[in-house]
Amino acid sequence: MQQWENFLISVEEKTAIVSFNRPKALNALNYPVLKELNEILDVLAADDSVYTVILTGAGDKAFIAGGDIKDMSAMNVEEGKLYAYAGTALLQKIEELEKPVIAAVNGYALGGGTEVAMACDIRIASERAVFGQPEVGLGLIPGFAGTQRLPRLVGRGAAKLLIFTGKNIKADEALRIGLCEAVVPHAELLDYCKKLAADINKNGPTAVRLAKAAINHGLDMDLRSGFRFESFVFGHCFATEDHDEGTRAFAEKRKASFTGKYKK
Ligand code: DAK
Repeated sequence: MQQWENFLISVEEKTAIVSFNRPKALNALNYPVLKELNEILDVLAADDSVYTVILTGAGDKAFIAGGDIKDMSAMNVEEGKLYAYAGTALLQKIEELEKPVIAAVNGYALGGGTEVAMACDIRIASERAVFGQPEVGLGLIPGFAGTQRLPRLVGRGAAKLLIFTGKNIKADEALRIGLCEAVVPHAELLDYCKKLAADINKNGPTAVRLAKAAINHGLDMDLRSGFRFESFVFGHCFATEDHDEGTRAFAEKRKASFTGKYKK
């Protein structure tokens, strides 16, 4: 895979490991980072050999220490709005990537860092992870959809507590309120996430992709529409070779070998 100024990328088995790599600013998000990540998501979306993505931070201190405060300090109203549009659209692109995205939160995930983690499908935190939405302390509000995703993830009371106080929370508290799915020893974080990705990758890739779409879009619908939407998506699975292979492998008592392809 090509070289990037602000990211390190490797692909192991069917998992792409994408590390934010701007250590001098604790991986803070500036325009060049947002632009590169946008391009990287296009590359990953088009690469059929990549089934799952892990997003993490290079170095052992930070996942992402937020939006770049130095950049933000010089913005006017119009620039602030454009920056928010760009960031929000990018995080939506992560959320809608047709592959599972795991956030391996290896340290500070503040402001935009918590917001990136929330756009991922699953969040695994190192014991050293710190989450928070400290924007009000900078005279701002969360600008990359934190006011929208956080209450949907942890409930409105816990979201308001975090956003109004701007206080950071440690990994165990994030786990308690549902802001992450597991906390693991720091040294084991990446291996844990790779194993999790491998557990996902051994399943039918199109089924996983469709399940992600059913969950994400279903959550934006009323329940009855969600039921109906799931039924349509379920029916769609019967168009895949993986459905034939999965059911045949079960009958033949062997491991399925999936391709992700649709029937001709
Ligand atoms: N931006 C830019 N540089 C940062 C940074 C950030 N968010 N966080 C850290 N750095 C830089 C520091 O300035 C320092 O650089 P030098 O001074 O060495 O040049 C270097 O990274 C190392 O940081 P520290 O020396 O501070 O390291 P410590 O271990 O002492 O502290 C810390 C780590 C994470 C607790 C601390 O760095 C910190 O509090 N950082 C700021 C956290 C924060 O408040 N993040 C911003 C949240 S607000 C918007 C859309 C979205 C957003 C905003 C606007 N628009 C629509 C306009 C998002 C906003 C946010 O994310």
